[in-house]
Amino acid sequence: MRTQVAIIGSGPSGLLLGQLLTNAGIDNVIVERSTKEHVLGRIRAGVLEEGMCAMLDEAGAGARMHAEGLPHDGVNLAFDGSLHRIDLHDLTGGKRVMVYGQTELTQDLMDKREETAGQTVYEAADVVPHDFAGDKPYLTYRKDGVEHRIDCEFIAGCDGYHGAARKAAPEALLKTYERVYPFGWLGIIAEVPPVNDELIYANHPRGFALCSMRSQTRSRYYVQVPAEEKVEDWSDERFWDEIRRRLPDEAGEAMTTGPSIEKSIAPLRSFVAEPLRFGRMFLVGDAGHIVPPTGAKGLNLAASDVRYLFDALQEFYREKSPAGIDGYSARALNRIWLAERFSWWMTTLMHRFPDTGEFGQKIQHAELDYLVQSKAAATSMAENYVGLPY
Ligand code: RFL
Ligand code: PHB
Repeated sequence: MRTQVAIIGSGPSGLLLGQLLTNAGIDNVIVERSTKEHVLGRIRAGVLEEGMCAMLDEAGAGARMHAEGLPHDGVNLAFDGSLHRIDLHDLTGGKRVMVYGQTELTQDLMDKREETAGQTVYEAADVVPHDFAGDKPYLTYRKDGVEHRIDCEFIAGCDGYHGAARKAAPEALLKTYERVYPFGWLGIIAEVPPVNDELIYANHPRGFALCSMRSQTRSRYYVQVPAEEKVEDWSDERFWDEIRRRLPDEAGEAMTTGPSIEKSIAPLRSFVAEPLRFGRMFLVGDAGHIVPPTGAKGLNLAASDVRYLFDALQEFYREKSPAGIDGYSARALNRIWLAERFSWWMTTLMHRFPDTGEFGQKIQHAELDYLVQSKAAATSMAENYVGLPY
């Protein structure tokens, strides 16, 4: 098989890049390790920046997001028993975020790909990128016991943190930066109305809690737990008791509880690989970087990577210019490090750390006070939360 751009991974990065390329008449094939159902079964992001929404529109897959997504003009911080609203809309001159699940967005992009006859190979095992240092790269993979090869002009590694693309990068050229946090997030989804119209990020002596949502009738809630915690030890009842205790009384008492339909623990990590380009292979999205979910930036960063790479590939094919491709890594990394900083900052602000002691807690408290007292501090948070410009 031959194509112009071989894409590894059919998560949001791969699907979005694939659709923009297809719309621009650039041939591409997506090769995905799992089944379609498995990809759609992963419950992840929920908060989209305007830049991400605009790209879904550009891909031609934004209609359902506009119809069913929930635009939010503000977000709440909870500490010391009260809620403090950060008015994202006023502080940023009219920007907002969109609450719309990654599962839905992935489904919309898959539907669009099917409609435009884009090719995706699911259940492709042992995907390996080859010869990307030269100008005739190719991918190999196995499906149903048969070896396959895709010759291409570029390889886009959109295959997440555990993917094959970063693993294939020459060790001598790759530098990684990492911080692992000593806790995880235990998350549930339940068919109950959300406790608040907007999100609540809570700093509490028992640990962080987050109240998010997927719709007016479906809630997405998280609590900070120790890194070694087991999900089996958390009955629904224990979860509801714990999250209620971490919220201001008013919110805890108003919370509707019900059986969970999903429950899992996600570790928290900051990670960046540099560079994001190795000859004719690029790293995009989680393949190149991870943020802790506290600032809701992971999926949104994947979208800005796709923006830069799509523009670069278009420039290459339309204008025969390699300038965009040469600049991809530096351009993407600039925005990535800004989002890494914000996600690390918000994680540090909101969680209980086992080893920072009372001094650390006093500083955290002073920072929260500063955020609600100072318009400058709140504006800084708001402009990062809604997303820095591309
Ligand atoms: P994905 O989604 O991991 O997709 C990668 C795809 O590649 C496939 N794959 C392979 N295919 C072929 N060969 C291989 N060797 C392969 N290895 C892997 C995988 O099967 C998969 O289909 O990466 P992508 O596309 O870069 O997208 C990144 C986002 O998924 C991620 O950044 C976000 O989910 C992060 N995130 C959030 N981001 C936000 O912007 N806002 C949020 O509110 C938000 N909340 C979250 C989050 C992530 C979470 N978890 C569980 C990590 C909340 C949570 C709890
Ligand atoms: C979510 O709804 O899953 C969500 C929302 C905000 C975050 C992280 C996750 O910061």
